[in-house]
Amino acid sequence: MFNVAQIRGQFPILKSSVRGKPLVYLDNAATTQKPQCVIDAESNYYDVLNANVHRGVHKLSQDATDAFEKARDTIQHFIGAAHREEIIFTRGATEAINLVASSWGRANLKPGDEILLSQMEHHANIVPWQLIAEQTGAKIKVIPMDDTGTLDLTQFEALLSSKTKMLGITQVSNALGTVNPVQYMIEKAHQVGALVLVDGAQSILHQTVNVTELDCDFFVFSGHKLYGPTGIGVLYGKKALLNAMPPYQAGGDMIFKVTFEKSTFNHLPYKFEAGTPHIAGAIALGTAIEFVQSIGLKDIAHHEAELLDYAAQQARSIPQLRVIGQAKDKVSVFSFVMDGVHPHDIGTILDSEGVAIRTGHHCAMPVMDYFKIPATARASLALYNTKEDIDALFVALHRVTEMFLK
Ligand code: 7TS
Repeated sequence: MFNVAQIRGQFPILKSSVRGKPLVYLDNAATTQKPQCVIDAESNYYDVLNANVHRGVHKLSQDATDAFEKARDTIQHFIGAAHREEIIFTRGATEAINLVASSWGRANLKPGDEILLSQMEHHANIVPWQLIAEQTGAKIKVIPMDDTGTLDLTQFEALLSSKTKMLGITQVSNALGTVNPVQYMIEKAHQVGALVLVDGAQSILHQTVNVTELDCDFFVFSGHKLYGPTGIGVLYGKKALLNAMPPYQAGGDMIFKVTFEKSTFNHLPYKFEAGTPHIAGAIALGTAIEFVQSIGLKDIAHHEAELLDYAAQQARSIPQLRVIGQAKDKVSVFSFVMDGVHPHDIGTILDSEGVAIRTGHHCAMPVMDYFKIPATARASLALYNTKEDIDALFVALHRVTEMFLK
């Protein structure tokens, strides 16, 4: 049974106060809070397990390696990857996308090739492709969206051609909450011979992901948005593709043999894991996944959908409030503007009431450009949020209307 009070009890920070008020944390798309088991897993590593991985013959190093590699197995099963060596540890979604853009892109893109992105991508799934496009002569094409924040699939199909080499698509938009039909898009992209990178930074905590069923070529996410630590994330890639790609960074662990004349590289996944990794972070990410699995993504999604509906209903009590992002298939993000009030003023007043939301362009400036707004205020939900949190949000928003609009 989904028991939100019991879940909240596992997150120490949710008991804290901010500016003399109980913390109402609604900035989960930026980062989620951590349950005690994740905090303990991270500190336990330093308490009893701290040693470098894959190097020592001594017991501590072997135990640290076992715990680190066990986390890789947990991730493999969580996202349904066929092989454990398809799971590469990175610093986060951003580094994972840069790895693919740089390694795959430099080896495969040439002038005239096209990289297809959507208008609602986070900058992390735009700028790395721009850099590689400049270096290779490839071109970026953009799938447009409509006023509800839904991608135009007719345009998408019209943009696909034999020139398309890569589709980079977010599964869930961080600025709008739109859930994109990635399964369908992957199928269409594959029909023209393009590869697909799915940005799962905002989907991984709200819905079940199975990369084998999706048949995506690459999938990326960050640990810190999945109740895990910062500084650790994952690149999933199909084995044959990863095997064919040149290394991204070079150094220890990623080599097989080094001479000054020539070096040969380690097998997967280590070929892409140069240097000492964030060992504690990887282990604690494994714990975060076990935590999510113990509650169940289906129940989590159901709970969050109820809260999003509740927020949408409450929003009707404020006529000046306009929701940005009204796609039919949408999760967890309540992005809005209020006529006559700058989003930063909304954020500041909410903060004085202990309500943490994010205001700004959310690293999705093309979305702001489309709606001709500088920024939105964004409340984003996670499994520990409650109707009382939404009530607190709207009490504070009514204060905003009193201060600015009366
Ligand atoms: N992709 C998407 C869709 C994101 O929402 C984010 C971060 C990233 C990639 C990058 O993740 P990172 O962990 O590597 O930084 N999104 C947000 C956000 O919405 N507010 O702060 C960060």
